[in-house]
Amino acid sequence: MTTIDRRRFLQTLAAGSVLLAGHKPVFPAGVAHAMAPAEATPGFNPDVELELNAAPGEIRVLPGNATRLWRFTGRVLRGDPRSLSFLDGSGHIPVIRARRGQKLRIHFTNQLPEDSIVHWHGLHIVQRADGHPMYAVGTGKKYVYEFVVDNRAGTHWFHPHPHERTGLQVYFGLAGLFLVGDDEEDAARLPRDELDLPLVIQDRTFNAANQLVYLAPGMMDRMMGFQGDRVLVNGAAGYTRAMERTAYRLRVLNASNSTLYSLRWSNGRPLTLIGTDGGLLERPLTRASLTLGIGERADVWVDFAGGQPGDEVAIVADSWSPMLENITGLQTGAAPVPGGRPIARFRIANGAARKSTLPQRLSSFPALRIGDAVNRDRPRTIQLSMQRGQAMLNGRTFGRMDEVADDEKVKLGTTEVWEFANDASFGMRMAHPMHVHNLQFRVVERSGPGHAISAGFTDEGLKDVALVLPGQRVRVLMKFEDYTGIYLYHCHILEHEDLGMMRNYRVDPA
Ligand SMILES: [Cu+2]
Repeated sequence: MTTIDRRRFLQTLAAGSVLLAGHKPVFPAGVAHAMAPAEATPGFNPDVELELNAAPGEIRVLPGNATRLWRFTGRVLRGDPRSLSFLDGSGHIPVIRARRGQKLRIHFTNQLPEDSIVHWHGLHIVQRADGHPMYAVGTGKKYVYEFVVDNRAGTHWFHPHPHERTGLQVYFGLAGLFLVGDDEEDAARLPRDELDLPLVIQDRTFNAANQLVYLAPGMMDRMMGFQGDRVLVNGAAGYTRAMERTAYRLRVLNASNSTLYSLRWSNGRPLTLIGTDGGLLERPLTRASLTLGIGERADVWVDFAGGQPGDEVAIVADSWSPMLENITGLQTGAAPVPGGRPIARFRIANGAARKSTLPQRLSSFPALRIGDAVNRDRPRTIQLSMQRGQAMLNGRTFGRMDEVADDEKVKLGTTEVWEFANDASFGMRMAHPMHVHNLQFRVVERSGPGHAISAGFTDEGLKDVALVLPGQRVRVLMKFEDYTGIYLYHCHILEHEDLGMMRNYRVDPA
């Protein structure tokens, strides 16, 4: 099916009608809700305490009518007032900043007309704070998160994770950044404060009244994943920013539902990559282009000191569907535009250039060693497949909230190799960005056919998403540490996740 055909399938679905449509409750009453801690624990003394609400709202994105959406609001109740802010340009994308070792308490209130819960993507975290769908709370209900920030410095993020509704809730506006800092990152003396700039990439389709359009009824959009016809950065269409003549750290997150991006600089310079999902690399790398699957992050260092006031440099993106069709031209319904379109423009401001140096040593982190894996020679293989309207992992979809198969149980303290195998020769051949909750892994092997976007892969450093192309097998090495309990692994194409391409794994005591 061509891109143009697919556009005809898109049905206008204003946010208002989503609010009114209602849906069957996903959770039997008394199962999920009974587990929700609605109160703070006495004796847990947080360094930072936040209020975070998910609620309907309105934002002006395009000229004319405001766009109805769902948004996070919130405030800092205790601790550093910079712990919670909202991205420039959007007004609705929150940024939580925390330090490694801090204790956080977050009072989440669900003011949506349906169940929700927030997952902290990338964080190594106790089960009850991970935002598993079993903890979803109903309208007007509260969930109190209490946890210690246990990750090294890195660019993480958060979004709702209720079963079967994640795609819709993220699409209608609910996603934010969770930036962790630590002493090691400080020592690298990277650009900070206003020179540390997040760029959240999301694609959306708007109708003539500027309201968001999501899935058409039926299975096709769910199977193919939803791709919007405009690429927004930090919630803005046509993102443009004045930049000082100095170095910046750009924290790029692909928070789209199903679109992959290949990014490059408009001036043909290579991109300088300093970090991936799980934090800083050991040393900087350069790439002609960077590929970001859904949920992946790239920390990019760039120096504008050599630019002249008034010069403009852009990040240019090629967009790809999970079928690996180039959909860069979707916006106009025209043919794809190989070479991409600018999605973020940076204009060099007046003022003197300030010299900066990129450290050649950025960080060090504990090496996960393949020799430590208990299953080095027999990896746990997870077959990814799409067939007969189902998106599956090893032929299974998400079942009961606490269902764990025998081959999904691991032991605390062990290191394992998991192999995501996207080698089904039948059904739909699609790329699947595979995400594992609660840990950061190493990509240790990638085999099978490549693609134009392969050159921009970011398999380096610590990762929590591995993009697995059709026909590829990707082996990841991970250690199950500190916390026992039930966590998820799933495809981060949000429509696939909602279709059930998601499973629990359980960390059992050693
Ligand atoms: Cu998928």
